Order: sequence, then C-alpha cells, then structure tokens
Amino acid sequence: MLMKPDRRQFLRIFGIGAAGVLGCGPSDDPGDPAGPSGDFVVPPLDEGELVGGVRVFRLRLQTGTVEWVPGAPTETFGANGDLLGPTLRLVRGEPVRIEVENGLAVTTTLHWHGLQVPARADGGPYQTIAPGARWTSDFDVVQRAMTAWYHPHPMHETARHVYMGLAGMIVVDDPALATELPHTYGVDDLPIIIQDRRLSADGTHPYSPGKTPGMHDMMSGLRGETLLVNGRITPHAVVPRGLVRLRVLNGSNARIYHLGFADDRTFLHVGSDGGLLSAPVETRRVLVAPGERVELLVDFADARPVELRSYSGEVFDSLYTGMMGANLTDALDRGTFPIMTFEPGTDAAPVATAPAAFDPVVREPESEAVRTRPISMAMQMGGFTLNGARMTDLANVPAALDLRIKAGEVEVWSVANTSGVAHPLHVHNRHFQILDIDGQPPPPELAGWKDTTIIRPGRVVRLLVRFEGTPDTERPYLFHCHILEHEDMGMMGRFFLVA
Ligand SMILES: [Cu+2]
Repeated sequence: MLMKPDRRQFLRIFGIGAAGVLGCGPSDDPGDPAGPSGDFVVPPLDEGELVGGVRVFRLRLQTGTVEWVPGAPTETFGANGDLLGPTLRLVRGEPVRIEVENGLAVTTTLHWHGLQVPARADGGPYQTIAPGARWTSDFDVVQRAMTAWYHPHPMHETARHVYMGLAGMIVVDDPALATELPHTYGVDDLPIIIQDRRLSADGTHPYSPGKTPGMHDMMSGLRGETLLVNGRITPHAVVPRGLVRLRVLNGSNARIYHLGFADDRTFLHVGSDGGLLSAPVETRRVLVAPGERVELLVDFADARPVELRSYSGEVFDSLYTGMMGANLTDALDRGTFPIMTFEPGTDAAPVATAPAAFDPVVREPESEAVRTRPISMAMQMGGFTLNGARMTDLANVPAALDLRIKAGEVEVWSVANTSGVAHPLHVHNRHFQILDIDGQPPPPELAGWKDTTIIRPGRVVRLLVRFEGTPDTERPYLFHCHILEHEDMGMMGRFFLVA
C-alpha cells in the first residue's frame, strides 16, 4: 500500500527494503521512494523562522488523499500536506507566532493542546477560522520542556476534523535544561502518534464527507480496527542500537492504549503531559488515553526486533464496568493487538545510558487551594454529562459549566465518574497535579505534570490546579472529556480567567 503524498510531506528516515513485518501487503508502486506502507515515517520537523526575534510558523490546512486501502484513496485533512502536520519545535522563553490558513471548505480551529497561552491564542471553539481565512496565534513559550500537540477544536466537529487527519506534535525545548536524554529528532527521539481508524473497502470511514457516525459510535467514541502510527498502518521502524526516546501521543478519538512490548521487556517512563517526571519509572506497561502524552526510554541494545502492543484486555475491567461499559467497547478493548515493530539497526544510539533522576517535580501543596470544586461525570438523559449538564451552544452555556476563576487562584477539582466508562478529562492552559485517586496518592508515573488524565468509572480523582494566566473576561478556556465524540456531544465546560 502506498501513501503518495509522503514523498513531499514526510521525511522518511528509516528504510527497510521490503514490506514491513506488519505491513498490509506490497506496494502497488514499487518505485515509490516512500516505500510500502509498512515503513515507519516521522513527520517533518518545523523549527519555524526567526523574524525580528519571533519564531514564526506557517500552517496551511488542506485536503488530500491517502491510500490506506489499495485502489481506494481515503479523503483526508492535513497541515502543509495531506495527512497530519509537521512537528513544531518551540523554545522556552521565545515569542512565537503561528499563522494558520484554512484551506478547507469548512470552518475549523487549531488548538495547542498542552500549551499555556492567552485564551485568545488557545484555538478553542471560540477562535474559528472560516474557509479561506487566516488566524494568527501569538504567545510566549513560558512552560518547561515537554511534548504537546495541536488539533482542531470546532464546536460539534472536533472528532470529525481530527479523524480526517488534522493533528501534529509540538516539542517544547528548554535550553537551560541539562539533560542526557536522547534528543536527535527522528533518530533517537521519535514522535509516535497512535491513532485507530475504521476503514471500509471503499476507503471511506464514518467521518468521510457525507457520513456521520451512528449513536452507538458517538456514545462509545469511534473505535477502529486499523492501527496507525504517524499515519502508517502498524509500521516497522529501524532504530539505533541502544537507548531511544519515544514521545507517544494518543491521537485517537476514543481508544485507550495499554502499551507494552511483546517480549515483556521493561522500559523507562520518563515524562508525562507536562514534562519530565522526578525520576524514570521502570515499568512493563503504560496506559495512554486520548489526548495524553507519555515519554518513554526503550533500550534496543539487544538487537532483537520487538513488537509494541496494546495489552488492552489487562485493564478492561478497570476502564469499563457493568452493562454500559461492556456495550461501549469492541474486541480490541478486550484483547491484545499490535501497534508497530522496532528493529535495531547497525548504528549505535547516540546516548548510552539513562539518567537516574531529573529535576524533581515540586508537589503543589493542597493548603494553597482556595476552594474544592466538584466535577461530576455521569450517564444521564441518554448521554454523558459533566456537572449534570452539557455544553451544546457556545453562546448559551449552562451555569454548572460556565466558570469564572480568579487568575492565580489554586483550586482542587474533585472529579467523580459515576458512569460505566473511563473519561479522560482535559483542562486547557494549565498543567495540574493529581492529589489523590480514591484517597490514595498517585503512583510515581502520575505524580508529575498532567493536562489530561483518565478518570476511571467509580473513581474520585482530586486534581490541584493553579490557574495562572492572562485574565480575559471575554474569551474562555475549555475543559472537557477528550473522547472527542463525548466532547462534541457537550461533555465540556468553559472557564474565564478573571482579574
Ligand atoms: Cu467521555
């Protein structure tokens, strides 16, 4: 199979002459330099252009096609290409301007998920970009080194636009951070954008033009059986021998992954949404919900190829409970399935050993919180609700979902999920810390900075959020479930940072 656009939109760095171990058949164009679909690709790295001290990026949203199903091209959206978009590299302390041109036939937005930016620059549903129009987002990079991403966020249409292919990674670098971590993009520092798709034989999917998912898919969140990494079906990557950093982004609409390797090797979990943990956590599994990022260090020194899998069945019972939970899942959620394979090549990895510790994440004291705000996730009125309500109209938001928070104040959000399925809660603009889960302190991999976190059914998760930022009484931020179909159906609220 073939992705013709790759020739210009993706930098192909790892070739393996033949179809990948998990590739889905031979290329129908053997002369294509992009190779068969089984090859791992990395999105191009975009470092912007320095203009008068401002780092300027230009993203053009456009339509395209990708041939995942041989002979049946799928219509796609992409940024500066047919599918996905470049990885934007930001530098802490620098002013940034991102110029977005909407070359689509529909109104959309572009949101910087995980970045602390003024509300006017956030790219949520209030910052729409009409077809043919441009939108400029200006902000200073104020946060620590981390992995973020961008995706559309239009009211009621986020799921469709992301599923059509609009998403990209953002890497925030901090020149002051002394780190021995692998850091050569595309060599030992790899973006791993995991998405699932439900593709019909004619190349269409439930969000293809003219189509809309049914109510069951909206309730479960759309899941598919075809696994993509950076737009390629279960690809095969040749990696250096030694330590490789994987920046994993779950860019799926709804599916949660429980990642591990087929040989059950251990690896190091070094970072969460908001940057590095206090120290690497050695583990065999990592759970990643839609919207979340994890940074992993994997040692490929043994020169043996290995499959990255989702061991979803191992966590099924904790993510989905009762009849509702069981009804809103598929066979993959109960089993184990491949994501991609890694094959150590002949080059030695540039970084030989993993650091034992990083700058400690200072735990936020609960005593600074001025209030505890209950947040409920429930199954009511034939759908999922947030605080017993739904946000279905940008101009008319239920009081329970229309918050005003004084800039600088610290709040505890006590999030209780009484529904039968896990929901990943995302808060725009701020990274938070998990105080406790059902009264227990978080495990070390969840004790760092987060902007999206899984709330399992029946659990109460308390978050400490320091609402710093630029006051703006006219433009709000959002908080919502990151199962995109749930968000589109109104499992979302807004907050204004006020002076
Ligand atoms: Cu949800």
